Amino acid sequence: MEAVARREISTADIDHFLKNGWLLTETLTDNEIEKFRKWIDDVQNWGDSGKWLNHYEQTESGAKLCRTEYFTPFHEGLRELLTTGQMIATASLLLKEPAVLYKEKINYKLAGGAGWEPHQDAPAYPFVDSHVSCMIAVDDSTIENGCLEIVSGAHSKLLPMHENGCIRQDIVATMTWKPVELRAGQTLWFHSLTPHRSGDNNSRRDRRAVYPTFNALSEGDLREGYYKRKLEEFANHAQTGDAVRLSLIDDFRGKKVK
Ligand SMILES: O=C(O)CCC(=O)C(=O)O
Repeated sequence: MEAVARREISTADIDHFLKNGWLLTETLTDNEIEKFRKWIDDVQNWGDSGKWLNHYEQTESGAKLCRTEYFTPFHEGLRELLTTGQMIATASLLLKEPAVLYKEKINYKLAGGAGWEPHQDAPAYPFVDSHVSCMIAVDDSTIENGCLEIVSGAHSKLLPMHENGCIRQDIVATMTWKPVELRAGQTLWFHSLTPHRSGDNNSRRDRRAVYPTFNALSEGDLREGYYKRKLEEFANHAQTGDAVRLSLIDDFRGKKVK
């Protein structure tokens, strides 16, 4: 699949991102979305026998896969989509310098799956200064199934946090949260300091999304190092039996299974 955007992003788009801390782009055409969905189905059905990282959450209907990370080494199509072409070009324009993939995850948010506490991403990525993330919608993302909610124009500084790394409730209450519904194939880019959160999936359908994070190449190609540390952490936790957190900050509202 060619990862074509329907149009190049413009200076006005970049200005919008710099001012508001987010930008909506059209990443995949209708034909491409079908193929993209099949790729995500592939990864979702891989099981646990490989080197990718699967995370599960407890729901009312049992344990469900909530996230896969570190899948690009094992899936050519997704690797190409996230490491070449339009995605890298857009990340580079938004970071104002050449970008490289730092990490990648699929959040499945299957029917009944949990949402995410209000947070900024920057504290979760202490090893890079300059990074940008986006959400590529695999399924339509709606208020009912837990789309992202963001705060516009609030990306100039790190906000006061609770001990778990999420934004303090008194600050959250003063902010204007805007739900961003996406059609499958659309992408929401957001600054690493843009406050965001999401609700539970209260629908009967899954709401899957791919979240790549890119860093400025001038800081180095750090992805393998990042996952080396994470894989070690996983192996240690497997031995001790302790739960592994999905992120350095404790922003996931669901009950982790392993
Ligand atoms: O997928 C979602 O609903 C939100 C995910 C999120 O904010 C995160 O993974 O940091």
